[in-house]
Formats: sequence, C-alpha cells, structure tokens
Amino acid sequence: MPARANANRPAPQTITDTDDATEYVVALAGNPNTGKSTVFNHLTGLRQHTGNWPGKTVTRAEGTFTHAGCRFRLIDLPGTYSLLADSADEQIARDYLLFDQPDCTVVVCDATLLERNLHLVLQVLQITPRVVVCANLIDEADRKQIALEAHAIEGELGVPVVPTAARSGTGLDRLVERIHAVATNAVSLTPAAVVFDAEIEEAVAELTAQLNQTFPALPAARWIALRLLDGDAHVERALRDGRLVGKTDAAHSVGETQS
Ligand SMILES: Nc1nc2c(ncn2[C@@H]2O[C@H](COP(=O)(O)OP(=O)(O)OP(=O)(O)O)[C@@H](O)[C@H]2O)c(=O)[nH]1
Ligand SMILES: [Mg+2]
Repeated sequence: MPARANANRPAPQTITDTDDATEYVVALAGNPNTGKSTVFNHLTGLRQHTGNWPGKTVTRAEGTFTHAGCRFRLIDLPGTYSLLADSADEQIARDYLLFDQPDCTVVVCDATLLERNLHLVLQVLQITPRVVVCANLIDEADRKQIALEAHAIEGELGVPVVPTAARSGTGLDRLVERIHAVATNAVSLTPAAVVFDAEIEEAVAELTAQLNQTFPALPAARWIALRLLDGDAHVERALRDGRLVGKTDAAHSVGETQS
C-alpha cells in the first residue's frame, strides 16, 4: 500500500511495496449535476472502480491519477446542496469529510449559478481549509456572458479557484496542479469564516474551547460546536462513540465535559 499523507497526520510511513509514490486522498464534492463525474472520469480515466457506500445503496466511485510524482486517490462524493445530513447523500458527503479527512476536497461548482453553489463551499470550508473550488461549466458561463472573476473570488474565499470546462477538459491541468499544491501544503490557505451574531459567537467560542480541551485531536471543533448548538444528534452521537476523535480522547464522554 502506498503511504497516506495529511497535515493532521504523522509523516508518511516507510513504503513497503514497489509503488513508492506518496498517496494523497482527494474528495470531489459539489451540488448535483455540476460535472463531478465528468471531472472524475477525466482525471482517473480507466483507473477507477465503483461500489456502494458502506450500509447504503448509494454508489461510490473511486479512482487514481498521478501528478508530479505523487499518487492521488479520488473519491466521487454524492451530489449535495448542503452538509446538514438531511438525506443519505448529505450524510455520506459530510461523514466522509469529517471522519476521513481527505488531503484535499474539490468542490465542483456550476459557474453559471456560482452564488447558489457557494453555500456548499462555505459549509465545506467550515469543516476543512484544504479546499479547491472548481468553477465548472465555464463554457456555459461564457455563452451566457457571465464573467467569472476567479482571482477576486479566490481572495474572498481564501482557497484556490480554478475555472474549468470539464466536458472538453479545459482547465483540468490547472485543477490538478492546485490539488497537488493544497495536498502538499504548498499554498497558504485562509478559508473564509462564517461569523454569526455576538450571542451565538460567544456560545460557540465557549463550547469550542471546551471541546478542544476535552478532545485535543478533534478536527473542525468550531463546526462541531455549531452543530451541537443546533441540536445535531448525529454529530453528538459521533462525538460520544469516538468516531470524531482518537480512541484516547473518546474515553471522555460529552457528559463529563459539561459537568
Ligand atoms: N457544457 C458543459 N457541460 C458539462 C461540463 N461538465 C459536465 N457537463 C455536462 O453536465 C452534465 C452533468 O455532468 P455530471 O458529470 O454527470 O455531473 P455530476 O455532478 O456528476 O452529477 P450528479 O452525480 O448527478 O450530481 C453532463 O451532461 C455533462 O456532460 C462542462 O464543463 N461544460
Ligand atoms: Mg455524478
């Protein structure tokens, strides 16, 4: 098996087989019908296989590609408008980003409906800063005379934004190059934060501090605090049964934190 790499994990371990490339895991998220599978097929070609997500009848496609001596494992997540886990698809996408912590998440957006698509981008950015926004269907945007100011949007979001027309392959070289840069920490990421009213921010800060103290290895503590304050039973259960944290941290119960 090739080694996994992630900023939150230890350095890649010694490679034991003939495949000596470091492997990075890349998730493809996005609203339905934005071109995720088209991007996936272009990048992975025939090096892909499909199955089902564990315990679900939702198809899971996985494939690989290489770039600059690195191997990338690409996971095509189900199309979702949000990550609030209201449907099986949303739950799969959200759990994957939270529990599997990919080295890079590409959010494929429809460049003709960018504002609507940015809702999901902002949600993903609350879970992970390791994001590349793929502004796809740029050919359709051109046809509708919608100009995309990728550089300005990149400044606002604090992560790379790459215009693409996946059906013709336009922009995909740049997309791969940016995926590589994010996965290898070669780019500085300043993900846009969603700021709430002072009262909510105060409660979030308090709960985030408690979570960080009790579960030092917890990823996305602020996002989890927001979900707990929103009464998200799924996230609460995941925290209690240790799926969100290492086994040691999970020995603490949420109840103990609050007593
Ligand atoms: N014009 C144009 N069409 C595209 C582009 N990318 C994808 N498409 C088309 O858009 C449609 C949807 O593409 P898919 O790749 O299936 O989109 P998806 O996001 O995987 O869709 P779901 O899995 O159903 O959420 C297909 O007909 C594609 O051929 C593009 O850049 N330009
Ligand atoms: Mg698809």
